[in-house]
Amino acid sequence: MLGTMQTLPDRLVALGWSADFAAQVLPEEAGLLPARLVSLHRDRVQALTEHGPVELLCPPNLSVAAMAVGDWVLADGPRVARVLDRHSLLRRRAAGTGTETQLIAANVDTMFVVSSCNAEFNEARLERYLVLAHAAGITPVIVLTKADLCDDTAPYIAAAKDLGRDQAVVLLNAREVQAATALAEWLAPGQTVVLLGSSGVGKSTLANSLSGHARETGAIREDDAKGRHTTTARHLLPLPGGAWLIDTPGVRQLQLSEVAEGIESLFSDLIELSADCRFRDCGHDSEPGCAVQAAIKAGELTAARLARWRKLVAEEKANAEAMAASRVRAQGKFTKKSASKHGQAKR
Ligand SMILES: Nc1nc2c(ncn2[C@@H]2O[C@H](COP(=O)(O)OP(=O)(O)OP(=O)(O)O)[C@@H](O)[C@H]2O)c(=O)[nH]1
Ligand SMILES: [Mg+2]
Repeated sequence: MLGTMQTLPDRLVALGWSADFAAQVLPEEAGLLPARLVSLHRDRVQALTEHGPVELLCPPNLSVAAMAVGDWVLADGPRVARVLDRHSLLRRRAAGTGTETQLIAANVDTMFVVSSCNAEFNEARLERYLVLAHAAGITPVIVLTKADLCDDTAPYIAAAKDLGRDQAVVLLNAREVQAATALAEWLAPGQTVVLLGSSGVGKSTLANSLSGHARETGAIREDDAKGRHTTTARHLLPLPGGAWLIDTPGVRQLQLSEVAEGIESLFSDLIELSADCRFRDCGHDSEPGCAVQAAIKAGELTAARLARWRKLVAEEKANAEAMAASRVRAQGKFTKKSASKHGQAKR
């Protein structure tokens, strides 16, 4: 029924439901209840349906790790039946593992990349988030916090704007409720925004100002402006204006995985310049007729940006190779297993 309905239920639309999700519901699934995931636990999830909050169990064939905050699922009574295809998915390489990925959030429209106007501000760190947003096809907005503690914010704004074409940058004091006005453009009803950035930059402080509720925030260390990792889990929070906000725990360094397209998109200026180099395989070092080096000489591009691009490209290449090798290993194990099973059956 849901899939064929002309109009979408208002209460579902308010949760972020759209025609793309409705179209995925099969006729035989008409009795199932669409639910949006608010938080994940070991073997269960908290979700919102058009009738209110529910807690759902995961069936044995569906791991919680395969779901993300913001996901739309179909609930069959007290259980998750299946996860609907996402319109966007943010994931990173899990800490301490070579190739495993961890889902950060699903069905997000905008990423607020939060950084403070102090020692924490770092172009290479911000670019990792921007690459992730570009790879997922969502809009990144750089939110510069702690404007009230900084004497000269102009260099931070200029550096942030230079990170991408038409890069949106908003400067604010995350402790003030006026932060909502500065970010209103991305907080329309039914929109979903994720807050990402290092620990201590003010993500939860901003979440509190936007939502009007006080949740956990933490002090930062004076010497290096780093946070103490106050937020420990991801949550989908309702905002008074009708948007949805996902606060996340700060990470030391965002580990990227399968983001080649995101790198190409963020550094499209460099890729376009490369097309004008005399040699197709120009290394942009000392080759004659290098358009990239010419742009650096002309002051249109910094050598630092070129170096950061190269580093990301090299990292992505190494990751892709590691992923491919791990797939081959997994395939080998699978073949061995099925061969031995087959052998046993024959005996
Ligand atoms: N003056 C000022 N203080 C801020 C601002 N934003 C955050 N703070 C303070 O910075 C500290 C850290 O803020 P949090 O909101 O906990 O940082 P977080 O990004 O959520 O950190 P994690 O949860 O560890 O990832 C708190 O003491 C906040 O009050 C701001 O814009 N101005
Ligand atoms: Mg926090």
